[in-house]
Amino acid sequence: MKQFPKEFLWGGAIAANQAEGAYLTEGKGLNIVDVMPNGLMGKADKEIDPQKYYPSHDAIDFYHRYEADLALMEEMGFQVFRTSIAWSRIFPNGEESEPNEAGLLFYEKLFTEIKKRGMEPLVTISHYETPLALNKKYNGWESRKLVPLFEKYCRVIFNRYKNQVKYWLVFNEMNNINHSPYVAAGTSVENCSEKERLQKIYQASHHMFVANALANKICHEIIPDAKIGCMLSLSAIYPNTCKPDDVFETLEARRRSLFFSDVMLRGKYPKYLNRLFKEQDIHVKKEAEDAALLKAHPSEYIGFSYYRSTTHVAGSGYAGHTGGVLGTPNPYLEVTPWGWAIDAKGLRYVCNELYDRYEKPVFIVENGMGNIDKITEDGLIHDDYRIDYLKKHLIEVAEAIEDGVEVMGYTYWGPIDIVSAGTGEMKKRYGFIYVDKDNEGRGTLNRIRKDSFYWYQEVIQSQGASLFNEA
Ligand code: BGP
Repeated sequence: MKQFPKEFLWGGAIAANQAEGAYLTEGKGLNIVDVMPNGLMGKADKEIDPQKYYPSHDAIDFYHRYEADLALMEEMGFQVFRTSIAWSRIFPNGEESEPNEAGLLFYEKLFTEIKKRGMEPLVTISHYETPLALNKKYNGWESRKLVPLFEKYCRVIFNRYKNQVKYWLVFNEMNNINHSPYVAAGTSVENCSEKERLQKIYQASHHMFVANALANKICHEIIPDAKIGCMLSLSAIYPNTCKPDDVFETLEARRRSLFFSDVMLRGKYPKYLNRLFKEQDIHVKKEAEDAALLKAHPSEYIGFSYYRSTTHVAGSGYAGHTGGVLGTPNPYLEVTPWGWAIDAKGLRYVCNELYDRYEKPVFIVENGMGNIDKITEDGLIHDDYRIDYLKKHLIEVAEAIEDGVEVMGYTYWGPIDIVSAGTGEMKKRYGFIYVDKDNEGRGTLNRIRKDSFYWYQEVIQSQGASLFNEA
């Protein structure tokens, strides 16, 4: 392949809570990550502790700087820009009868600016941003009460942005509920037994499935030409050896993630889950009409994040993290300073895996390299490692397209340095654009183009052809 298909969308992705800052500006309420000083791998405080530094509170001040930042995205030639709406800007406590006009207006202006600069907004409706009040009052999605509240929020944003936003994603990385239910679903599981934890996770998941189906339904009613998808964290997982136990357990481990897309894309619960529910004695409460709703309103595409791969050894556990699970290291792969294995072919593998399973379009809505960037004496950032990572991954995307996979596009995570979701660090930088800010919140917030900025610009300009020229 010499070029990517004409309709392939190139761009980048961020999330409101990791970029906007302005955490209480113009009526915004707290969301669940606003009380997490060390990211989702750390602990959530019950209240804001005035002695602590919370990176999401100011982040990179995208709230006030989005025009200049989007000008840089335009300069790279982005055709799509993914971000999220912070639910608590629209409904600060999740339960108000009327939405917060200032919050609605902010996103209206943001989407206007995105479109003015030649990009399509790709909007995540809930990216780890459940209003904190809904965690405190209902324990988040464990309660069915959240379904109508989310439905109301969806109606408001679909109506308001129907002429601006065509591409939507409902819940970011819903499968991360397996290891981070607080962040993915606003559901706290402290001091729970394993059985109780699983019970809460699957109950919350069910409510989110119902909400996802409703969001799909309402979206199509209000915006007939919209495309609305689900979103999962799907870094790859391989058996560590050809030992049949390793292979079968890897299949089971993958199902713990694919269960979510199985329900949302196929519109029904898969049979393999019955065994897990029986063995763990899990009883999910469902309403009589739920099955028909799920069936009638499946997601039409699957957005996913891919950062790395890991391996599984039968009988061993693995840690959950942003970007997927971490199991046994793969001796064939190098790792980033955060221990994330670099595996470009894994991206082709996952594209094929998903397309084989669902035969629905896939959208790579997160992929990128978090690394330590240094400003050299010339005042610039020569991030060859990022270019190398990206080049290898994009070549594998081209291979996946050749394999027959319908890939809607690619939004690099995150085109500008932002707060790390996993650890709350600024030091873990993904951007093509450097932001002068450190882990303690010091810095001028100045933006500097890295070498990768110009490199990605050329890739987009040539519709991917430059990848092959260099090869
Ligand atoms: C995904 C999240 C993003 C994100 C990314 C990178 O799981 O959807 O919000 O930040 O991972 O993770 P991190 O920031 O921890 O490096």
